[in-house]
Amino acid sequence: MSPHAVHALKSVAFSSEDLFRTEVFAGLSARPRTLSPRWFYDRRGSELFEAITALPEYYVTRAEYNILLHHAAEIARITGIGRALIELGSGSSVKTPLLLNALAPSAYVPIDISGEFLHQSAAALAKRFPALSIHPLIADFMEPFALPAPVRNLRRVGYFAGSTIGNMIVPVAVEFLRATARTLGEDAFLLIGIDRIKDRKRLIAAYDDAQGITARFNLNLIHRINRELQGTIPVGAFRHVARWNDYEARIEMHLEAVRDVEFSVAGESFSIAQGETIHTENSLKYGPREARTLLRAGGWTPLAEWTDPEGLFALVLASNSSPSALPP
Ligand code: AVJ
Repeated sequence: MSPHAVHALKSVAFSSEDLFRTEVFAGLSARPRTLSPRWFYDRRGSELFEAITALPEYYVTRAEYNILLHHAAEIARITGIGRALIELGSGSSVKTPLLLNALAPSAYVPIDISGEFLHQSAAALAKRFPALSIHPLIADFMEPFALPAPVRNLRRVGYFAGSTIGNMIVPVAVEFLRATARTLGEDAFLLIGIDRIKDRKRLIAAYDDAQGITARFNLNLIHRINRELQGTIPVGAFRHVARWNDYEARIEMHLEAVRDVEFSVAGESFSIAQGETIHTENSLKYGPREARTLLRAGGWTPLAEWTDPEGLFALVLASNSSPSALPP
């Protein structure tokens, strides 16, 4: 096989139907009821998320794209070129070409939990960058994983786009950052998108758009349970809710029962009262200093950061070299 082909998809055992069922049972039985946002991303959910990134209200992806458009060369001046680029949660990788052009990586490892989607976007990138060695990895980056052999001897730049770190409550984010510092190895860089605290109207609109795409994205979780776990949940009994929790500095997405409802999932019965919610996502927002403190707590030293002109969103470049080895 040509060294520059898209290499066979590597799969890490993680999202078995068993795990999904176990988590759905536990989440629907808990109070408050919860489901992890990682389950949003089946094929349909990944497509709906792509549609979200194009919404007028969802500034995140556009802001990040524009930051990369204007500053990718500057980022490359700090990291140097020819490293391995490891993208955590690559999705459709629309912003990646800007980084690939600037960083000229000697290998690219896109990591995602949606295998089909990952394969498609890797194939599209392979067409656009025929000389690039691409090693897609199906994995849940929240679990420990090994990098593919061909990148083991390369220094790395991690890219964690789109403020996915916002899905993690602070102790989980810190643990994730520490694990990522270990996985990326010595003298690595991390380029991380972090969404900023801003006007609550703007925040809520971004998670409850006029076209109802985010609502469909949230409700797709119910469709997925019905499809994959023989669920009988009446989708019409739930509505999408996006709230700003100011004390926790986070957008919360919930599925709220609009009436008393009873259903079964994989043979197990559940009943949910009108007004009760299933908490499906947190999206934490950070002020500039809070973001840097989070990175330091996670074993990373912030080196530089860039925002869009409105200051809605930030890309932060950090290093895991020991802080004493870096200029003050
Ligand atoms: C993929 C986690 C960055 O929190 O903004 C978008 C997911 N949820 N709209 C975010 C999401 C609803 C998104 N992240």
